[in-house]
Amino acid sequence: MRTIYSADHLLHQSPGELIYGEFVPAFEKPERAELVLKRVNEVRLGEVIAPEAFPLEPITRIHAPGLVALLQTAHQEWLGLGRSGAAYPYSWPTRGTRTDRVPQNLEGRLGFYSFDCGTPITATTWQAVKASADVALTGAKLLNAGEEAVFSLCRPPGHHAGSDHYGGYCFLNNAAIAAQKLRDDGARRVAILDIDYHHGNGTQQIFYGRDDVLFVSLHGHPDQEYPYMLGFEDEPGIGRGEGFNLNLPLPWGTQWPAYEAALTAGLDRIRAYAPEAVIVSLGVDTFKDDPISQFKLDHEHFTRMGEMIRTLGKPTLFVMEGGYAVAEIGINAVNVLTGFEGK
Ligand code: Q9C
Ligand code: ZN
Repeated sequence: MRTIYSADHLLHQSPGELIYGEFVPAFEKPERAELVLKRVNEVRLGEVIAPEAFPLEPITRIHAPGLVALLQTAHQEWLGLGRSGAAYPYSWPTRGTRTDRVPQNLEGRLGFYSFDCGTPITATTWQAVKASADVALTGAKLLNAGEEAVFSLCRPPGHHAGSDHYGGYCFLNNAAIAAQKLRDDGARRVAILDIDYHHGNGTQQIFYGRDDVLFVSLHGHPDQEYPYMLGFEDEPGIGRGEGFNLNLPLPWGTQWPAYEAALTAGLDRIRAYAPEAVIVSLGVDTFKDDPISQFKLDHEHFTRMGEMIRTLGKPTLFVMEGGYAVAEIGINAVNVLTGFEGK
């Protein structure tokens, strides 16, 4: 299968994040995509090509113009206010605060459009974010042109980004943007299977009221795991979207047998939906040695996942999400792809 990759991802480099009261080096770092690319080449997965540059329109099909504008201009404004370093939010809306007005103050706007403090904006973040969306869109275009499977090596990741909020290392929701593109290009039903360790809260929010995009997610149970406030079993979708959202949360310590059973259930739901295309939000932070995650999967289980996804028999776009055991991220991510190809 072909891989879409842009070196522009290197333009986003988080200076660090606050975790358990300490400011630590960022887990989501450029080496991640470089090592996945290295592994793609090592196993000769297929041709590696650069993305096409798309207009903003397919992005604003999913995201609020105010969020897209903020991502583009926040750091310039930050510097203009005499600040240095990356732009971080500080304060967020809560129940009872005004969500009907976008704050004028930059720090207020950063908080208004985000939900955590782990997702800083640097001078060149937008270029990386735009390239990542283009990587996903190019994948969608190739799928539409008849390719059976494509790997969009996106970085920064996307599944935590909602229509009007960024966070969780994600700025724009690459998988959602690709799904909408497939719909706009004629696919009647698209399924998104999210196998990142964390719940894809952004993707769920974007499609929660829709029946034309099915969302199925396997993830750490929100009672125990980030993002804590979405991803429970009792979130079926709403309105026309009711019955088209399936969360399969699993406890800390989950090993392959329980994971395999949940994946089988998720794939059964997708099969019943009969989508015309499948998008896989491919996070490999379910790996046993992931530094911020608590599942216990090993290298060969990623191969099994690819084999299982293959049984859907649908055009499939793999979109890179998380995975922070950097030394092994290439093996784990590419195992899913070679498993899918039966190699
Ligand atoms: N104490 C992705 O995998 N930090 N994002 C959690 C929990 C945020 C992960 C800290 C994790 C975001 C794409
Ligand atoms: Zn994750």
